[in-house]
Amino acid sequence: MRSHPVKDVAMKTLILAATLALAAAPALAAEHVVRMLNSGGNGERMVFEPSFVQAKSGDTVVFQPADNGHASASVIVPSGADTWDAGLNEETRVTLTQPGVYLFKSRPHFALGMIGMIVVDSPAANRESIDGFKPRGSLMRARFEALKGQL
Ligand SMILES: [Cu+2]
Repeated sequence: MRSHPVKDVAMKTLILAATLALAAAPALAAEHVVRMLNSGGNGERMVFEPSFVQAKSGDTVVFQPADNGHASASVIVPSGADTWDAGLNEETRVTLTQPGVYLFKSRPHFALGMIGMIVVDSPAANRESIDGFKPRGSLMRARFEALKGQL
């Protein structure tokens, strides 16, 4: 069978276009569940589990009130990112649109050091605002330093 040069080129172009389209398709955004607990797996009181999340742009973090009495709120977010301030016992979904570090707290237990951290892509965008955060009290300081150590 004689091949038809114009059709061959058209077919090759179509295959190339389809391959490129597949390669360019964004990976499915992930969902990260963070539970709000009175007592964590390590025996610590008033914790987010996990307290450190590595995410990608477009991912969503879901704060689940596994125990009563917690309320998730942002403390530091990268510039251009939405802040959040959830009600007590409210499940909250936060879609992460901006790269950088997000520091969050449970509003009623901030003083007890109930904090957590999300890194979207890389911490570079606002690393200095995290370094400038001044934790209050020994509990918050210990947890903050442990979170920062994971950056
Ligand atoms: Cu709490």
